[in-house]
Amino acid sequence: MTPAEKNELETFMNGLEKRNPYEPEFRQAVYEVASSIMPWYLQREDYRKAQILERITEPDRIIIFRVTWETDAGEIRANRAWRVQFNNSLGPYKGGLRFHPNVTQSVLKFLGFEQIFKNSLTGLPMGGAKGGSNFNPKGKSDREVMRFCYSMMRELHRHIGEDTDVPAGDIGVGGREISYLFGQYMRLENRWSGVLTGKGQSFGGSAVRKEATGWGCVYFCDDMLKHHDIDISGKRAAVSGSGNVALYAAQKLINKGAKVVTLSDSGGFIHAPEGLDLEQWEEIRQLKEEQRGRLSSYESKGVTYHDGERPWGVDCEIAMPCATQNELEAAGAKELVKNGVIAIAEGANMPTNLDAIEIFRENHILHAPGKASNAGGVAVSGLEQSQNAMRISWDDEEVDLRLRNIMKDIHTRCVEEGQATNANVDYINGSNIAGFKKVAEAMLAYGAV
Ligand code: NDP
Ligand code: 2IT
Repeated sequence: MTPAEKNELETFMNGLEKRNPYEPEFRQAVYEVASSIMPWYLQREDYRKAQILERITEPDRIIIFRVTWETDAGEIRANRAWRVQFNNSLGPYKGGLRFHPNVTQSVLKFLGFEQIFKNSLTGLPMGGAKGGSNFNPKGKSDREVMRFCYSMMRELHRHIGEDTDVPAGDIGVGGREISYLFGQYMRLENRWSGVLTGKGQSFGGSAVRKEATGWGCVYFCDDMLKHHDIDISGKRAAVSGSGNVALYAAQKLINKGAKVVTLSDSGGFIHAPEGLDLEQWEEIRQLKEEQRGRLSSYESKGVTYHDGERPWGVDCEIAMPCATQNELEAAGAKELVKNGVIAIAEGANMPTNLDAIEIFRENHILHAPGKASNAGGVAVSGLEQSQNAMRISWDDEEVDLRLRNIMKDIHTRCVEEGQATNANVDYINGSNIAGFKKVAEAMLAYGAV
């Protein structure tokens, strides 16, 4: 960046900081995008005149509400919930709901902001949104989760709709929660519509939605490696998380002949230096998906558990962070580089902090940002919306093929826009410019709305 470009970036960020003083995650996500597109953005007189960057960083609206519910013991609890409707230039608002005790407005604004560009990259007609609550589903009974979801929908239902805003899952929100939310929506509105995605397949859910984010991430990683003449087969992959995204990323990696050497949860990580086999994967899937258990209780030949640690210190060629934001910081990035990592493919949203991004860039590591590599989940959500609107359902093969093609197209657009640095594509710049451009063009066309 030239000194003049740096100056523009600093002025913009100072303004953003003044307007959003207590929102570090949101500011981080905006900085990552703004610093990456600034030299290109400043050439676009039309964008600057229309204040596209200033407008795109201000959500259309944020709905904040209280969710009161009752525990099994009859005690009253109150949580806070939000829906951040960020930008609907390209289609109805679309994005997940997160239930986790560390959810704040800042976290949901960063996620909603990222979602705008991710959804744009999929090529499907979806705007950007995110929502959720600081409710902690861990340790709660099914009935407690049900009561919470019912109560949340009592307010949320009036703000969403198949042509307005279509929520889905994210951390702490899977098939069980979507079903409770959807059931309550129907009771309140007396109509069936594709107002949520991630539904059960027998009541309007899409084939492959559960697998889509993890599989899509591996498809993208494979395309990125192939583009640089590298074969994914035989490579060791350190995966973090053991939830929806991590599990199906691991499954697809194993199917492609890669070795999944780690998985993790917030308690620690498991290490399998020779790679997990599909039998072990299935045991872990049952432990996490069905028993809602902890990795610390998993025992198997060739697998060790490391309490309280993250997986980034192990030998691997691929790192796939699939747990949460800022889980990969400078220390982890240095370890990975020292141990010979060649590619990072983000399954989670903003898992890599700004220092770690810089370390990967300096060392010419291939780095696929979440808004490109984890777009498969929302892409299949978009396909679920289309199937619901048409009252049809496609089979596994059809949806998987569409998913594969969407991930390939995203890769192609990242390559087209990512200025080549040292023979490697800069996927961060590429995804930001490609995602931003489409939204900006629509905003320009609409005038000053
Ligand atoms: P899940 O709730 O299914 O799993 C989350 C996993 O991450 C769990 O293993 C959890 O461990 C771990 N985790 C969560 N918070 C923390 C934390 N603060 N520190 C350490 N580990 C943590 O969520 P998903 O798999 O759906 O989501 C994972 C990531 O992928 C998120 O960043 C999400 O935004 C992103 N994503 C999800 C999509 C989807 O379709 N579901 C689509 C695109 C992106 P524990 O159980 O111990 O909390
Ligand atoms: O971060 C994400 O893209 C998601 N949690 C999925 C959103 C969706 O609408 O499927």
